[in-house]
Amino acid sequence: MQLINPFPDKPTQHYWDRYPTPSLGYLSQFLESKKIPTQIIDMRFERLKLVNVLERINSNVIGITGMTHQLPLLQNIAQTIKQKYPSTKIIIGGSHATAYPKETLEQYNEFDYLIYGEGEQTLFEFFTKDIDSIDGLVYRDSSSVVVNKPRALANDIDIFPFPKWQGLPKSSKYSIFTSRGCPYQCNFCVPTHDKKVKFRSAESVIEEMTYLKENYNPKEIEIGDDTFTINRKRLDTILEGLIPLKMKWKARGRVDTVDYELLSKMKKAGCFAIEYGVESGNSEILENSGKGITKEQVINAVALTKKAGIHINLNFILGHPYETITTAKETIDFGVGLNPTRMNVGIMVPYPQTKIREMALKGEGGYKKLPSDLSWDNLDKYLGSGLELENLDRKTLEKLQVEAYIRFYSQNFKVIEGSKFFLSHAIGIFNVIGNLLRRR
Ligand code: B12
Ligand code: SF4
Repeated sequence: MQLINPFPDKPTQHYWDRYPTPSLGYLSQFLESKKIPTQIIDMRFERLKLVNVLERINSNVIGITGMTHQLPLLQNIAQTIKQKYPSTKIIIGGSHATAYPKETLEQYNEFDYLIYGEGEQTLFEFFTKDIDSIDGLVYRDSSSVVVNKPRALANDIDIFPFPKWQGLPKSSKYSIFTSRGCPYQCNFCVPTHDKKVKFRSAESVIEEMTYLKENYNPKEIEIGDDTFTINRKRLDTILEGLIPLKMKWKARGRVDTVDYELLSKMKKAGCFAIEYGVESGNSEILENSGKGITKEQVINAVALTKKAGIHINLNFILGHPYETITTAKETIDFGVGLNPTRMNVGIMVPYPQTKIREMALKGEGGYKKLPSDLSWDNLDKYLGSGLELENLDRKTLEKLQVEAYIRFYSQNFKVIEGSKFFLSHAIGIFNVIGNLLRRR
């Protein structure tokens, strides 16, 4: 079979990191281990156009992954493949398919099957069992969409072989996952995998890092876990194993799970950057977001991370429930004042299965009522136009977002970093400015 990660022919933003897509790596490696030949067509990593994809299609079963805002893009890709190869069966999976299994197959005729939740075993069974007996599969019978019962998540994720990336061009960057799931419940975040975190063994993680070093010698590894810094004991063993490898890697952490001892050890083990979600500079909003952290913990973690010599990327959101210009400015002031290496500021997106979406659909939390039929491509974190508040319209939110970036780079005298940021995000920035002008 072939597995596709989509990318638009005319990107509205071009800055997403280029590295092979982990979900497709896992799926393909699992099938290969079961002797089912699989090929990855990673449009985002290889920056392929649809015409290139059509040239590569050589299987009549195609799997495609995608996030919510990519659904119209996925539909177009599926439609075009089917026009040229009418007998192809297309299976959709990924975060949107998992959030809305039945609705997605009802809404889009282009997809023949849908796999929700963890995909490896379900996809394998697709080739080996009757479709009505496969947990986690959705299909059409003559009159309706049938949703088979959910597949229980694997308890031991070491059973999934890590991606080996054969058949793809060599990359200077790879992403690895050492765990699946997140125990927290932020009101804006899409629940992926499980609240009970499943950890890979430290040995398997070191084995993957060693494999990547020996076979690809990448400049950088991204540890993609939702929160790499939980489960200290396992972390310590992983860090010990990473020290001799001398690889450069970055990870996501939580400000309430780090201390100086850990950060120094991470640095020694090759960590060059940590990303923390701070979300808001207003204490009440932060508390109501369900993130479970305080501003004091943020200040402390930022200071310790700087002391350990690790770069810091901080993520903020504008447009929380009951956000006002005053609270949004508090967020900007807080972020600018912390002076991290990078400050990412997104506008709230009402992603499927989040508390924010529930509120917005009902017009609660100070939000203008969100139309339930709003096209999915509006749910793009940086360039969408899904959400606004009664007292804070979209245009003002976008102006505040632009202000945040300008103030961050100018007030912290980051002239070189600022120039690099504006150059690498040029397409996105022109789109944001275009949106602002159109809304005048
Ligand atoms: C890595 C990552 C990225 C990478 C690469 C993503 C890619 N697919 O190309 C980058 C940095 C590019 C990225 C960007 C964004 N991301 Co992102 N990202 C992730 C992250 C952290 C990990 C995904 C991952 O690889 N997991 C590991 C693999 C093994 O698990 P998996 O992806 O869930 O895949 C399993 C199943 O879903 C299923 N499956 C998946 N695909 C398929 C396909 C088939 C055919 C089948 C059968 C099964 C199947 O099987 C897999 C194995 O079990 C997730 C959060 C998370 N923890 O999942 C967010 C997440 C996917 N991202 C999200 C978002 C919103 C974004 C952004 C829009 C905004 C942002 N975060 O800044 C941008 C958009 C980029 C763009 N314009 O296209 C949301 C998506 C929400 C939604 N409903 O769509 C998530 C869920 C984060 C969250 N909790 O809110 N992201
Ligand atoms: S934002 Fe981070 S901490 Fe919160 S639920 Fe999502 S992954 Fe977990």
